[in-house]
Amino acid sequence: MPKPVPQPDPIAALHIGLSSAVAPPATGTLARLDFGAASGRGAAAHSSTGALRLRLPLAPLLDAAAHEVWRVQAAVSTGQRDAIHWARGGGWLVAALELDEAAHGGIEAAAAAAYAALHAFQATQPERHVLRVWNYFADINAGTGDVERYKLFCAGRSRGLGDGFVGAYPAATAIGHHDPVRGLIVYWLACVQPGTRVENPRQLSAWRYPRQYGPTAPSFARGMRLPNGALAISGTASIVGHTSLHAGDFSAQLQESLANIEALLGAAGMPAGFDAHAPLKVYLRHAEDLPALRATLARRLPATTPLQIVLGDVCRAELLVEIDGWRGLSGA
Ligand code: 3EB
Repeated sequence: MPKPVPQPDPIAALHIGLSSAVAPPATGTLARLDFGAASGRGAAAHSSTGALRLRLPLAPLLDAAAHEVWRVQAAVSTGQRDAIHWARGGGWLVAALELDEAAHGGIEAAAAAAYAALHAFQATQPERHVLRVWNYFADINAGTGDVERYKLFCAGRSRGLGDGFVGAYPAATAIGHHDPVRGLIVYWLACVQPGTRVENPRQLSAWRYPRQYGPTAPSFARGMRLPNGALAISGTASIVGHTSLHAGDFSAQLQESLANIEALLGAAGMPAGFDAHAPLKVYLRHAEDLPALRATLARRLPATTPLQIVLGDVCRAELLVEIDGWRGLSGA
């Protein structure tokens, strides 16, 4: 008897787009992500409307009504386990948790608790491969030296993960919000099939950053090729090697960030450029850089590329802009 060839679990098409419509979520909606100014109420994750709903406390600078819609061509189910809200369908899982820092004794302990919860939850799910993670928390640049809050977050994340992700870091983003509630919001995409990590030839892998950037190097990959062939692009800023470039020069930082994304696309074997199915999100430290940002992006991106611009702090104080997003998702 020939051995049966193991077949990968099937996955449905995944679409991620921007919408300003007020309509309730259509069938197949996995998640809806709204961006809004800090409310003092923290973020909200709930999964009671047939899709995961997230309210993320980063002020939108283009269109306040624009929200992200993640859809699969499959039936979706939702649920909650402790602090984690999730939605799954078609081999994909999106999940979120928000922890109040004060209840956990600060950002390092909150990050450790969040990642321990993520790791424990994921270990029991059929979608066990974590491909992409976003982290938003308050005052990311507060504190100096090794106790800068971003560095404390990195230490807590690493500790909470334990042996999770070892050698298989997901793509990620870490951005500072301005919500006085000081919630740590972590949300992620997982799948029944593994992805393939992609590193950037212009940048040192973050987990190899030298000691000067903190006692615990950040646990993320520059990009992740999803099992459907799409590329998840991690938060990308004006860092070459491990060095921040163009301090104080917004336009030069933006050009460097775009050059980094182009290099990542090349390393992933993706065609250059963007299209209507490759949403990008820009995190701006200062709203006054919006005109310069829009002028440059109008030259560099097709007009059809879904673009979200939000106010957010990059994890190094000298960096003014960061971009994350997708390449190669299929059309709706
Ligand atoms: C950098 O390249 C900029 O800690 O999860 C980008 C993406 C950054 C993810 C993270 C941090 C993270 O080092 C910062």
